[in-house]
Amino acid sequence: MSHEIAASKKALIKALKGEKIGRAPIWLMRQAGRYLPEYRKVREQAGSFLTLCYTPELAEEVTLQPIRRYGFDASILFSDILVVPDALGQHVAFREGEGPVLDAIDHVDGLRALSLDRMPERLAPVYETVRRLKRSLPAETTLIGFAGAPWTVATYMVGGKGSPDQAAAKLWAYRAPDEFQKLIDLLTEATVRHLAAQIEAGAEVVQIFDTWAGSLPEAQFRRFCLDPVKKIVAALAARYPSVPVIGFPRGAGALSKDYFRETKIAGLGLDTGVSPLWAKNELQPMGCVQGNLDPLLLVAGGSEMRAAAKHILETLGHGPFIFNLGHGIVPQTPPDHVAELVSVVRETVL
Ligand code: 1CP
Repeated sequence: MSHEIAASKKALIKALKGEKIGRAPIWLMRQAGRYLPEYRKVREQAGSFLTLCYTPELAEEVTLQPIRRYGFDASILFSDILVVPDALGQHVAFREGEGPVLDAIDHVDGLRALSLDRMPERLAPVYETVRRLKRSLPAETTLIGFAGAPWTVATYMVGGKGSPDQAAAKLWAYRAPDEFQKLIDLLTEATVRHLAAQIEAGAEVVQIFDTWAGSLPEAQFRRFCLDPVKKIVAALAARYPSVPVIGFPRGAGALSKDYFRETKIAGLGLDTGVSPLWAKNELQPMGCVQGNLDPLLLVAGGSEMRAAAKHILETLGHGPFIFNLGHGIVPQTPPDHVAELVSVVRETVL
């Protein structure tokens, strides 16, 4: 017999639909990861990071680790935004201490080597992980699937690695916008397919990570960041109208208002720099907001962390809200501080 409860009864989904639940649901970006000793053990066993992503029993295990420890309201599939370029045929590797390395594509000719056709086969283990999680998660835990936004994924595909300024992708977008658009269009279609497959496998919510949304000026932000996400949300809404989408346009500042309204996402992730009061007045009237404790306050812990968490809860917690960080957990985070944060959030009655 299934212990599953209807998605509509889960705290995180209620918050996304604007229903009052009397407390803030909580999950944390990068809640599975190197700050947990049990993660480091499985990561070592897997050998490479991509092997971990593509081995369903191991990916399932590391997804469940933070749920066992902290009982978060949501579990996010363990994978990476760069499995999409990998599945399209671009070579992707994760080097120890260096992060991702890709064979950079900075000209339209490089797109010829990429194809949507091999995606289902290459990503089959990821969807198998989602199916396993659907069976193994506690009944009240929401399962979140995810993908990178086309612009953010493109910055890695074009630059060949992470970069502080996304210069390679920006230069291509400025010098040959119509050619760069072809890469964005390919990624838009790939992202729809990847998220749809996760939903078919059991994801109840999906989040679109737009980590580098804040690096583009307004005109290019609209064209390469906002418009593709709007298309993705519309394509998913047509097929899965009850599945909420959370967008996380990190660094978009005041433009996140347009992003929220125009893309029609159900929830908007706030980065650390967004003022909770501004978000309450300008963003929360449009839907659920999620965020935004500084991950370094979680490293520091203590009274500063508790005060910041309470400020966020008191400011945003009376409207549709999900507690989270303003960006992902960093590896030096003490696991005890996470436990303390969870109790602060759980003890706050709203
Ligand atoms: O060896 C390791 O353990 C590597 C660390 C690591 C982890 C734990 C990487 C490499 N990816 C992940 C998992 C991951 N990545 C998740 C899993 C689920 C969870 O949140 O628990 C998610 C959602 C991501 C998303 C992701 N990957 C983003 C968007 C969010 C963000 O943090 O900004 C980005 C930009 C990536 C690329 C990536 N993957 C890994 C690294 C170190 C990076 C960043 C590279 C850079 O820009 O320097």
